[in-house]
Amino acid sequence: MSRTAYRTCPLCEALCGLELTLDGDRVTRVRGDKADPFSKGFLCPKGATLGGLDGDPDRLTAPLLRSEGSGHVPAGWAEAFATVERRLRDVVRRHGKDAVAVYIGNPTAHSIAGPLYAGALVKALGTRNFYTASTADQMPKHVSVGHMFGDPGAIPVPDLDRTDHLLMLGANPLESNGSLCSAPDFAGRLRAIRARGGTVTVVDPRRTRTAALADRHVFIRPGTDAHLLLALAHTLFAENLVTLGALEGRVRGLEELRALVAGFTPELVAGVTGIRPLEIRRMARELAGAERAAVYGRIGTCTQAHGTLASWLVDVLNVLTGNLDRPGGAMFPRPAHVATYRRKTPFTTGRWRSRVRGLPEVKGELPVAALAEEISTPGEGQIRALITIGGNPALSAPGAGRLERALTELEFMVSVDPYLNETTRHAHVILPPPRPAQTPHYDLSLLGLAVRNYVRYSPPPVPLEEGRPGEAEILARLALIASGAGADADPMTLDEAVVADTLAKAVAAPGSPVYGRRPEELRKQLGSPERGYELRLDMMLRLGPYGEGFGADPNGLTLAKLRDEHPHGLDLGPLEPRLDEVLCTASGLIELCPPSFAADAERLRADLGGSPPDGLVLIGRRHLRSNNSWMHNVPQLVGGSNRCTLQLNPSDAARLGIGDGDAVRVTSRAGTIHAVAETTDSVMTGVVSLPHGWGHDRPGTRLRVAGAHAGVNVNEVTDEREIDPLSGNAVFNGVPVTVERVG
Ligand SMILES: Nc1nc2c(c(=O)[nH]1)N[C@H]1C(S)=C(S)[C@@H](COP(=O)(O)OP(=O)(O)OC[C@H]3O[C@@H](n4cnc5c(=O)[nH]c(N)nc54)[C@H](O)[C@@H]3O)O[C@H]1N2
Ligand SMILES: Nc1nc2c(c(=O)[nH]1)N[C@H]1C(S)=C(S)[C@@H](COP(=O)(O)OP(=O)(O)OC[C@H]3O[C@@H](n4cnc5c(=O)[nH]c(N)nc54)[C@H](O)[C@@H]3O)O[C@H]1N2
Ligand code: SF4
Ligand SMILES: [Mo]
Repeated sequence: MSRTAYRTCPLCEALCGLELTLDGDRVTRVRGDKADPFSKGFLCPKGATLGGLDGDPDRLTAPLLRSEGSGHVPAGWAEAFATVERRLRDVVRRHGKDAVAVYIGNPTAHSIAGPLYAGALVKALGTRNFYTASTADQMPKHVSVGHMFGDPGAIPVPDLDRTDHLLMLGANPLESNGSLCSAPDFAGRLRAIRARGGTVTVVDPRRTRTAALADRHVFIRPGTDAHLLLALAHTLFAENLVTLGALEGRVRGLEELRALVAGFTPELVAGVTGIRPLEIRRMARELAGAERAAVYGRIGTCTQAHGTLASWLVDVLNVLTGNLDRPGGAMFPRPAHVATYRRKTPFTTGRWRSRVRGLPEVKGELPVAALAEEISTPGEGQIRALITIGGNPALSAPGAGRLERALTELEFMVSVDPYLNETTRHAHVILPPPRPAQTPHYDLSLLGLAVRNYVRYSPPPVPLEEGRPGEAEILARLALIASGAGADADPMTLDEAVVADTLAKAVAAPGSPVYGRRPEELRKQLGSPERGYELRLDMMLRLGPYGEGFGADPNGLTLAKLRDEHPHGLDLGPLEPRLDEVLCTASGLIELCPPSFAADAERLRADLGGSPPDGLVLIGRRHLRSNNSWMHNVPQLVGGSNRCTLQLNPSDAARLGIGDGDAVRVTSRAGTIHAVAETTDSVMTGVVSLPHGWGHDRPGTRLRVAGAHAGVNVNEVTDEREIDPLSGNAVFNGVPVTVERVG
């Protein structure tokens, strides 16, 4: 008997609604959910093969314990949690709280469990050694908006559906499906801009599929976006094109900015960026001339030496052209689960520093680029135990060769992960979360980045087996272990504590829909949902901007209403201006020229007037049928030709005596890897490109399909010593390398 169930795709940021056909407990077909008001039936090849991922025979179904000699062996949940409790307690007793580190990876941002419970775990551990994939990704954006708007979460997204001009840097949504900008069918939305007479410009060292779709593609030397953006700002000032519009009187630092950009003329940045002055002026004029325009930068602008500056300048341009917070410009989404009455304290960084290199904390995190040295360097505060949650830093972290060696030095490691892979093979305990068909979905992290206000909740299509915890419960139990409550404590106690705390704050907050009421009375209205995450989501939705406010607005949202009346999701309308709700700087104004950014911009001056350095630099790339390191075990996605090739321009290849298909050796300061060359004029001269997430040839893993398509790990040549200083973010783009033919 087959049946149909609906859920959001958890694989990338596009939030596509899926229609699953289930035969018993197995997913037999996946289609786009045509009734989803946001994705309208769109899905990509990865979503279409969710069934293959869901039913992957290599997926772990029970905890694994590592035993000397016999590798990883299955164990019961009680034994696994008891082992974690005993071993963690032992490490803390002997070495203190900071000896236990946590690393959280990308899939955790797509789950309910991660955003609701990981913070409680880190807090209960009381460790300063908290790392996430954010410092290999978007941390520069958090730092830039944190200083500009006061809130590191206030990331404006391009209003794709209404803009007339989109300037995109370092993003390739035709492969990635979009990032820090959730927009199912991103490609269709880009085509629509052109169809309504608008224009799209792409700035990228490669002529990508996205670039091919745009009106114009401009090659840029990797790592020089900040130079380009300063020259664009320069041109706006020089040609009197600055028009703040509704932002007039709401910004601070305009004159400081004008003075800063004065020295960055198009002529002076042309050499370093590889972009002609004429082209730069044209880009600035088009941006200023468009009725409604948005500048959007993504990972190419973040994972580079000037990541924070580039991220900042993207929004500087949005402000200078009056496009921030207006329809068709760059806007702040309004997620249904985030209360707007909460007063936020202005963003700061550096409340503590990493032990070895003294790198500043950002958002409570230390840079993943520092993880290996914090494990390997002896002394007080050294990391002795590691908890990984949905992360594969052995492949994904910069300088991963060094990190892999460091993982072998740990006294204890526990991983919450469905696979025995390059990272988790080092774990003493692996706690596998259930498959997607058994997992609920609500995009706590991503709904605040969507190009329409939209909300969807998907309960798990298939119930869990008796005695098997969901991921929320796994993380809650780890948090309770860390807090000293023990492996047997009821996970619901954690949720009840959070709810009590949130309600107490809500009733005390003027402007909240429940101001002045009694928390106990509100708690009663939430009833007794079976799962702790449902209790919390219900509370968050009720207190949120579309919520029923515990009776304040009977037509407002509750979890039950969302789940039962809107199983395909609910459209909450186009984005609306909401700067007043968002802005929380100490000055109450947009900080256009934060002093630390202006100081860091001095680093750029040294390059001015020069020509680009000789020698090759390495960048990454993504492929539609891949997803970081962990979807190479799905046969339907890895078939066909080798995708882990080193792309280089034919002119560089000729100079180096390298032919298409030749074996090459790639060497950087951090290490050496071997790859197969692919010559293509889609990469600019002086640039080579290799994707990340490969290198599945390690012993002791259980990834039978991926093992047969191993590829090489590019992060053995990226360099953990190179970081963006303001955010601590990894530098994956613009890594100096030499390339030689071998054999
Ligand atoms: N299919 C697929 N989708 C994914 C992922 C995946 O692995 N595969 N990963 C997901 C994740 S974790 C993320 S963060 C997002 C990322 O989403 P995107 O940011 O769209 O990622 P990419 O496709 O890597 O596009 C980055 C582009 O930046 C270019 N670039 C490199 N260096 C520079 C530079 O210095 N300046 C400029 N201007 N451009 C540069 C690259 O050539 C590349 O085309 O994708 C997500 N979606
Ligand atoms: N050179 C280079 N390196 C990069 C990048 C790059 O562009 N170039 N991109 C960087 C970026 S943007 C990112 S986000 C990072 C990603 O870095 P990571 O998050 O460390 O790596 P992933 O490959 O996403 O690994 C995801 C892990 O989560 C597990 N997993 C899958 N589903 C679930 C689940 O439901 N629950 C749990 N608990 N685990 C699950 C997988 O088995 C896998 O072990 O990589 C970064 N590394
Ligand atoms: S675009 Fe992303 S969310 Fe949509 S089906 Fe593909 S992987 Fe899933
Ligand atoms: Mo990412």
